[in-house]
Amino acid sequence: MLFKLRQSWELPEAAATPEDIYMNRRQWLKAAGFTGLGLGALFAGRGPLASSALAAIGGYPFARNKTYTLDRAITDEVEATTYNNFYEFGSSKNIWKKTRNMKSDPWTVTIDGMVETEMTLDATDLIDRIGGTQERLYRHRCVEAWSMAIPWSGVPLANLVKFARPGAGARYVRMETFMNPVIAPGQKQSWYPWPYVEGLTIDEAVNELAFLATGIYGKPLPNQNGAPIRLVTPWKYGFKSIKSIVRFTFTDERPVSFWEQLAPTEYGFWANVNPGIPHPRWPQRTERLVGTGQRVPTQMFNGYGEQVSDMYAALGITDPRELYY
Ligand SMILES: Nc1nc2c(c(=O)[nH]1)N[C@H]1C(S)=C(S)[C@@H](COP(=O)(O)O)O[C@H]1N2
Ligand SMILES: [Mo]
Repeated sequence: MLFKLRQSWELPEAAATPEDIYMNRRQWLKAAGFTGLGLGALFAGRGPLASSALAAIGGYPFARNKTYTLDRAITDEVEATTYNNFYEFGSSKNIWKKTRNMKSDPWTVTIDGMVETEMTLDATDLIDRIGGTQERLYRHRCVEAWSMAIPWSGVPLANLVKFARPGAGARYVRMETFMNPVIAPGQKQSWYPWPYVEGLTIDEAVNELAFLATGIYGKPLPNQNGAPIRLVTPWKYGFKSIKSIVRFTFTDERPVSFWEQLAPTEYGFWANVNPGIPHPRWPQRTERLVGTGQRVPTQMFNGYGEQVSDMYAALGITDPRELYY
């Protein structure tokens, strides 16, 4: 008799863990606790965590920057704050309740690597010093083929790059999420490569669209959306927009992201929204507008080609596959 092993990409949508990948044998062994101490034990209790986000940043709501307009209605606030991906708190979409113990004020951020002066400062202080607070309406497209339209409050990431003064040799900025498995029990799942890491080229980081969000719907970010500061790169898939950042490292080495470490054939460095390149489990031609019951066609660069395509042309990147992976 022939038995056919089902591959992860053959799983029906309901059976596959959202955004998740098919674990290899070593990862399963680790998950089942067969390979010694979990990293969770090692890191237990580490990490800066405290509650109300950025209390000291005044002025919410920030003035809206009218350059960025939407072609669709803003997503209902309850949907955007109760349907989340934040694997530190579990792999389901309704982790918002589990983020209550997270303390996002005070919050320590480190800027290090190839910079003029390495520094560690409070998130509130950092945002005050880099300046440029404003509100922007952006589309948000998850690789799982759902999307939202969000009013973010925050500052351009370019302002942080300017503030950090990277040396001429720096080519990338690597960002890292907090590590504290006591507060974020998902981090006890030691087969994941915690902490969550993401990266951008410096060109991408200073692109006008790259944004550091401190708020949403005119208020400080709730924990589940990545308090007190998270990245927003609307032309890329949602997994690039790393939440609850504690470290920005300027480097000449291309960072390997959390998802890329797990499944390099599924999640690449560039991860630019590209309807022509299907993910193994999610075709990317269309997207579901969360909270509306509608599906709409997905656009190249999530509709932000005007702001980013010249940047990739200048890098000599024209192969659409490279733009995805
Ligand atoms: N630290 C961290 N950042 C993260 C994630 C995560 O699991 N951990 N998920 C990513 C994914 S897959 C998406 S789609 C967005 C979701 O952001 P939202 O919950 O604010 O919509 O956050 C991204 N940033
Ligand atoms: Mo996502």
